[in-house]
Amino acid sequence: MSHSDLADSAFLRAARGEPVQHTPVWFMRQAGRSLPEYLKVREGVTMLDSCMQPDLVTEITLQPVRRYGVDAAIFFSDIVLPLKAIGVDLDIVAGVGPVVANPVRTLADVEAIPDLTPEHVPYITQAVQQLVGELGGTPLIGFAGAPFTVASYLVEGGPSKEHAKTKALMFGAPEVWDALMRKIAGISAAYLHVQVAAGASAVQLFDSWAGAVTRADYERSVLPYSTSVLGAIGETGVPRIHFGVGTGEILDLMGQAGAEVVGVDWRVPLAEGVRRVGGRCVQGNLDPTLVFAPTEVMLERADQVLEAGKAAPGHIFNLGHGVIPSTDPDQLARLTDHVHQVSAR
Ligand code: 1CP
Repeated sequence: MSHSDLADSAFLRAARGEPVQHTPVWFMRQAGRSLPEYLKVREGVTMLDSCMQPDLVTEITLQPVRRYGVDAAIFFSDIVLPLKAIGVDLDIVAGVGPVVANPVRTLADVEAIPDLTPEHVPYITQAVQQLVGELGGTPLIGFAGAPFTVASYLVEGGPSKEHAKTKALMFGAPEVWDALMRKIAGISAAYLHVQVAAGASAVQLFDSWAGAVTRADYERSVLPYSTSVLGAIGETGVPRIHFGVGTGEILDLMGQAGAEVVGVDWRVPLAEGVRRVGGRCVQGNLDPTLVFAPTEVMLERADQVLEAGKAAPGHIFNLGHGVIPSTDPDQLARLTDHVHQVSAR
C-alpha cells in the first residue's frame, strides 16, 4: 500500500474525471442490514452506540469491502450522529429511523443548538484513522447530511413523507429557516472536516429529501446552504459527491452547489442525468429493486447504466438510492464483478 495507489484508485480517478482501468463501483448503504455479518456484530448494540465505537465502526465499514471488493468504503455512521454528539436529544429507533425528542420550531430552539468542534467527536477521528490504515489503497468516503435533509429530522421530530412542518417553517418563518439552515451547514461542514482531517479521501453530502421542494424553493431556500457546506470542504481538495432522491427536476442546480460528482437518483435515465449536470462526473444509478429481478435482467440493466455513464467525464457506478435491507448480498457480489469485467479497458 502506498499513497499513490490510493490517489490512483479507480474511484478517485473517476471522481476527478480521469481515465480509469475499470468503472469503479460502490453501493449506498452497502454496510448494514442486508449483510448477515452486520446483523451479527450489531446484536445487542444500539445504532447510535455502534457509531461511537471505533472498532465496531471499522469492522462494519470493512464488511462490504471484503465481501464485494467494491472500489470504495463508506464510513459507517448516520447523518444525525453529529447532532447526537453535540447534545441534541435524539435516538435512532430500530425500524423507524432518527427520532428527535424536542423538535426545532423557533429561533430560540435553533440558538440552543451548539456548533460542532472536533472535541465533540473524538471517536469519529479515531475510527476514520483506524479505517484508513486498514483500507490501504481503497478510498474511504466520509459523509454528512445536507442542511435540508437534516432540518427535516429536526423540525418534524422524525422520518416524514411530506416534510410538511419543515416546509411550513421554510415558507412561513424565513428568519428561523435561515438560522437553522446556517446552523446545520456549519455542523455538516465541521463534521466533514473532521473526517477529511482524519484521512477520508472523498465526501458525500446526502440531501436525500431535497426532491420534496419545488425548483424555485430549492434554489431560494436550500441550494445556498448546500453550496456553503460544499464550499467549506472544497479547500481540502478531496472530491465531493452530492446526492438526493427524486431530484430529477433540480439535478442541474444540485450540480451548481459545487460538487465534482452528482449522484443521480434511479428515476432519471442516466443519459439524461449526464446531460442535466452538464460537464460534471456522475454517480449511479441502477434501480435498487433490480437486485430482486433475475440476475441476467439486473446485469442487462447495469450494462445500460454503464453505457450511459460513458458520456460523462467520469462515472462511478452505484445504485440510484440505498441498498434495500432485504437485498440478497450475492446479487450485489455478481453486480460488482460484472461492472468490473464489462468496463475493463
Ligand atoms: O439499526 C439499524 O441498523 C438502523 C438502520 C440504519 C443504518 C444501517 C440507519 C437508521 N442508519 C444507518 C447507517 C447509515 N445511514 C449509513 C451508513 C451505511 C452505509 O451506507 O453503508 C449512511 C450513509 C446513512 C445516511 C442516512 N441516514 C441518510 C442518507 C442516505 C439515504 O439513504 O438517503 C438518511 C436519510 C438517514 C436517516 C436514517 N437513518 C436510519 C434510517 C432508517 C434513516 C431513514 C429514515 C427515513 O426514512 O426518514
